[in-house]
Amino acid sequence: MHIKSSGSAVKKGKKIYSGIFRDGGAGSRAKSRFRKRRRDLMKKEDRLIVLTGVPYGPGQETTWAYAHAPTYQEPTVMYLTGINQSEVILLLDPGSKESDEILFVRKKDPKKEFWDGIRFGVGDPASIREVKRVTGVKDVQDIDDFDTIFRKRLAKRKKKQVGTFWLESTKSGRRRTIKTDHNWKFKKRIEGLLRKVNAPKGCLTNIMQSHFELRLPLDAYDIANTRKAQAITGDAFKETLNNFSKFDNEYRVQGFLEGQMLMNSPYGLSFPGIIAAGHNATVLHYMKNDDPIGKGELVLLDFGVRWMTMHADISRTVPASGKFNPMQRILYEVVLEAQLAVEKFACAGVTIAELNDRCWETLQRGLDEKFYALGGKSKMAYKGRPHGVSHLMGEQEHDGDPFREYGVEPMKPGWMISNEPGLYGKFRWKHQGRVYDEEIGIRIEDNLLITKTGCINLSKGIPKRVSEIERLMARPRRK
Ligand SMILES: [Mn+2]
Repeated sequence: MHIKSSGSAVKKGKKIYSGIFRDGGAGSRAKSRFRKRRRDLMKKEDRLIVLTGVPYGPGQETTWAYAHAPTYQEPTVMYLTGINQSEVILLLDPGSKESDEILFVRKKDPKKEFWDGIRFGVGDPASIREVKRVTGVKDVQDIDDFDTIFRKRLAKRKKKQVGTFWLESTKSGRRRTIKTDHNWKFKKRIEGLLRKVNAPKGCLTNIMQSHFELRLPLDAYDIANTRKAQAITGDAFKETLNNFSKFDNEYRVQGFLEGQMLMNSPYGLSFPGIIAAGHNATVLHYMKNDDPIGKGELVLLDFGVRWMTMHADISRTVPASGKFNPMQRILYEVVLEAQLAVEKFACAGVTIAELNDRCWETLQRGLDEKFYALGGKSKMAYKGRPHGVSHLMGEQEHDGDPFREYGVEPMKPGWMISNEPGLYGKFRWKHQGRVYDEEIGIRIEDNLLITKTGCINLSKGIPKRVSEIERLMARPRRK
């Protein structure tokens, strides 16, 4: 691996704040980048906008801090401010003559900082200067004053309209909402405040749609960060293939692969990896990762690392022995062909629903022509399609509305999607006097950046051809 240490996200001398501010790779331009994002939102939504960060860090809902996820901020707030700290609120007041942006943070608490490290806090002038310098928000207030300031700002606005963010379906007839997260809780709190001041009914609206329209197409920094995440993820994968004969259990593969990724990124994993040998790979979200790896088995790996706030989400399926057997090879190449067909077809204007049609039709045809026609038999737990071939990616590994209504929207340049056909089931084939009989899961996943004329495969450098994988696994092993 030849990846230089990342350094911190914030200039030297300001290093103490590097854990709580993600400049998104924009460096000294971070301030104008975040400010532009907030302006664009205000242009789209001319109302009082209030957005909450996460109420606590990962694990802190229990007794003590357990910060296992280096980036944990609510993505709306992360996207607009870069602040990776719990208990913040962003208020946008388009057109206000006082200040059109206010960031609310907690009071400085040296006792808390003794345990959990430094935070941006009211009452510490140096910290407030820093938060203004990095985010470009000029007005920073105590979060305890939020209710009062919110009411004052609302009273001053001619149109009593308020926007906030919560996750809901907007297209399908049945209204579905996520009611378990901090965004919903915050929405309820705002509704309570509005009731107190007798605000008109229906004055609170969801900015989800506008926000996603702005957030989903990645900018140049996001794309650079994504490329970096891909490079680290790919190098870790290649290194893992070189060492594969050492791994007799799924958890050892996971430890090695994730160790290689984490050694080269301070931003954490995109998600806990799936390392599934043999029949375990037929469980789509297998997470146990502690079974022995059988000699002739295929091993499915679904993994990736973050860089800044961008993610890699890669799947590869490799033979534990270093060589695919004839049946594994046929099935693998059928999946790969479907994946290449999706990549060829992906383009702005096309929908993910159409990608699905292309993917699963190609895969079925491949199975018919290259497996069933040769006498192969199969038994699957599903009919036709095991899962969607693509999901949106960005600030979150699965980005966009959680109900995936974006699947029927024409894709836009700058969207990043996964391309992940899979095949899962029992397969049997008699060939040259041998019987191959295996329960197999194969998934091959790349990440694509949609452009006007097609797409860029950001994962191009991560080996997936049978010959490449076998070559990397056959390299002389280090002792
Ligand atoms: Mn994925």
